[in-house]
Amino acid sequence: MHSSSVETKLSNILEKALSEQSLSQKDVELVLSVRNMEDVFSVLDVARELRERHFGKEVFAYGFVYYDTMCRNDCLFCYYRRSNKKPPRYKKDFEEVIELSHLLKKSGVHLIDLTLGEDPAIHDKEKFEEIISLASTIKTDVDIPVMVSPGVVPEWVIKEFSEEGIDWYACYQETHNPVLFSKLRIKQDYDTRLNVKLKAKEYGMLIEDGMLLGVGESISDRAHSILEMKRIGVNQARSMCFVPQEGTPMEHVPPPSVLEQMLAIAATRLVHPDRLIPASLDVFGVNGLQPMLLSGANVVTSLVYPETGLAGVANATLDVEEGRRTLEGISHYIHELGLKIATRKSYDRWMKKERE
Ligand code: SAM
Ligand code: MD0
Ligand code: SF4
Repeated sequence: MHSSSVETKLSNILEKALSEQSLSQKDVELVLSVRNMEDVFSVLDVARELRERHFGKEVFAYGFVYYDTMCRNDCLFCYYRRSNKKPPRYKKDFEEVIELSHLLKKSGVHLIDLTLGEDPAIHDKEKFEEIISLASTIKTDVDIPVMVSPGVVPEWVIKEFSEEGIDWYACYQETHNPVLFSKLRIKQDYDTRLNVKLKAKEYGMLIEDGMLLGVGESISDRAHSILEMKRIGVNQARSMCFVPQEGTPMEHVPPPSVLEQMLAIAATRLVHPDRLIPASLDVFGVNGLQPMLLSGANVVTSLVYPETGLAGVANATLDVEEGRRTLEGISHYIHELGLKIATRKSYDRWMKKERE
């Protein structure tokens, strides 16, 4: 195709996105494939305009609590896969997590993301009581919105989370290509993982799904993921560059570029104009924040406070002990772009509206 006809096509797609019409698979593929700088900038401009239309200058921020790093699974890309001997394996005390949650709330984050590996002591034995009660204590006693990221859990656990008022259930397919899924999430079932999210939605929880970039997917897979997340009606849609992990089979797989991350976020914004889109500090550290915000992201995730002994996921330690992955540490990067950190009230208002 002639470059001028690509441009006409692109501008038609961007027009459609601006008027919030649905984009086709081919449209999203084209957006993800632009490489010429002018085209890239026009995509990012539209992504930011849509974000501004729905969220103004406000950015939300999530505190990350990796509560338990034990895992029964062997996901190819993950540092914490069962067979990796390298990562720190720990499970935090209940009291410590509560104390930390108070600290995070005081620091001004809008939500606490309580995350765990599929710890066999919890998952195989169906001993979910502690995590339910932990999430519920953070929600009611600490009094802050809670996201749980516990992996695949049985329906009764979802039901209890929802009855305890837990706001979010996060669980990422990584890819919406079932064949690739089964290569990455070895011995796990695509539909089971998807259906837990749908259950959580049925029970009234907000849901997050996500795709990984650079794990063997094609551009068409990426576009399909963005549209699948739309189809299932996620409230938060993530794309995250794969970060190679020592001691795993994908240790030497080269990770995608910042540009690919930016375009994935921007394309996600075009398809999900009024949803939350994370800019994770877990990929490129604080230096990756501005490119992601320039691409239409509106939630900073994976804030980890120093001296807490807590790990990140993809970048377990990057910028943590320097205190850069804190709200104070990132606020400068946000203000520099003319954006501001939202108030708790504003986040609560968004969640309330989203549930209606
Ligand atoms: N164990 C739970 C699960 O798998 O759903 C929750 C925690 S898991 C570590 C959270 C997410 O981190 C994964 O779904 C994946 O998207 C992301 N992640 C894991 N390893 C990664 C890597 N090497 N690079 C980028 N993201 C990664
Ligand atoms: C993040 N490391 O926000 C976290 C994690 C789990 N809900 C989120 C992938 O990047
Ligand atoms: Fe375990 Fe989650 Fe890592 Fe998979 S992604 S190995 S389920 S911690």
